[in-house]
Amino acid sequence: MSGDEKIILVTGGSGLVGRAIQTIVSEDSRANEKWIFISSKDANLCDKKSTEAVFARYKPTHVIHLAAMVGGLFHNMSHNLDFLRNNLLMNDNVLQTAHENNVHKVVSCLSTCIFPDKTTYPIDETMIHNGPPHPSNYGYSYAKRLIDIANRGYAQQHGRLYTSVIPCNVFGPYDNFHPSESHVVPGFMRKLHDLIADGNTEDKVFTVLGSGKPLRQFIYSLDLAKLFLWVLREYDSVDPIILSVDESQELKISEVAETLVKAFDFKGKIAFDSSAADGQYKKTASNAKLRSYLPDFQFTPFHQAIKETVEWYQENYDQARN
Ligand code: NAP
Ligand code: GFB
Repeated sequence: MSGDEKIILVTGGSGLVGRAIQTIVSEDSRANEKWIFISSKDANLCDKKSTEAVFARYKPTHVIHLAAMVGGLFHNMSHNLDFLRNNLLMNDNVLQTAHENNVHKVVSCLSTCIFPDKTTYPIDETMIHNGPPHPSNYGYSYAKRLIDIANRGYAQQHGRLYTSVIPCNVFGPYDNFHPSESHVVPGFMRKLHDLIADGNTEDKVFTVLGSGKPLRQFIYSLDLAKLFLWVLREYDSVDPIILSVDESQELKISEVAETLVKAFDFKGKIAFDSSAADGQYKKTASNAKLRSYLPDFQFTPFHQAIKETVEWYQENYDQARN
């Protein structure tokens, strides 16, 4: 294999982000890059031996580490210990096995929801460890924060270039639409799809959990995938980088609900169940560091990305993760 040949192993390759990277790679393939996308069927990354076997099989030079126990607010609230343990196990197994196999570069994935709950805004990459995360998802948050800590250890002790990206909320085709595990956008899509399945009438009620007041930034999975390829190919720092839309694109949950109602042409009413949790009120992240590298990157407009995702979901409902 010549010096610039890359064998890129993508863990979590069957998920929302992994599938988006598959789509973008198929449109932007390079002769010196061999891409391998794995799922839990190829290896249970919570198990070190299984992790070692999949690395021995593919002998990657680069890894994009997406595999994780992932879920929305309510799934995190009810399973914080599982989110902590499963993600700690996967992350340690992947990073240590990558090191043992002399992997040149690993790009792992954090999230804007892991930042301190009590913080100033906008949040930036320097603030990850400045205080406890929101109590709703402490398990996931601490597991993810330790990726950053481990990356610094691998750099300091072994000179490794293991880094991480910090996406805001992601949505797109191949998301998880499960009613109790999903994030808000796929959760809304599942609800609206099921509501109109037996007739789109004005008496139907689309229930938004919580007050609808919290604020979120959303990135289309295909846009995130393009940024992942840039990070893998061009970004050579251990320090994490936020991959998010601009602060000006932040939306209220109620606005997201209205966008989905329009996308489904839902004829019924929207109701808010204020007895349900809101989670973090906001987690406004700055993408100034990303913009300093890619000032002209064009994010897909939210309504366009929603339209494409709704079309995909309606065409693929039977095969989707429901
Ligand atoms: P996802 O759709 O839930 O996919 C999770 C992936 O991880 C799947 O490919 C799954 O394989 C794999 N996986 C789970 N447990 C595994 C195990 N024990 N062994 C091996 N593979 C396992 O997740 P996603 O939304 O694409 O998230 C990808 C990354 O982005 C994650 O690191 C997540 O923390 C991060 N992120 C996501 C968001 C978001 O809004 N979705 C926001 C910020 C950051 P199977 O298909 O076989 O189950
Ligand atoms: O996307 P979501 O589940 O996760 O919830 P977070 C976002 C907001 O949507 C919350 C409201 O304010 C919810 O109250 N919401 C309204 C709903 N209706 C629904 C619904 O039907 N389903 C869901 N899920 N929410 C997550 C973290 O926080 O962010 C994870 O807990 C992960 O760890 C993810 O990192 C990116 O944005 O609140």
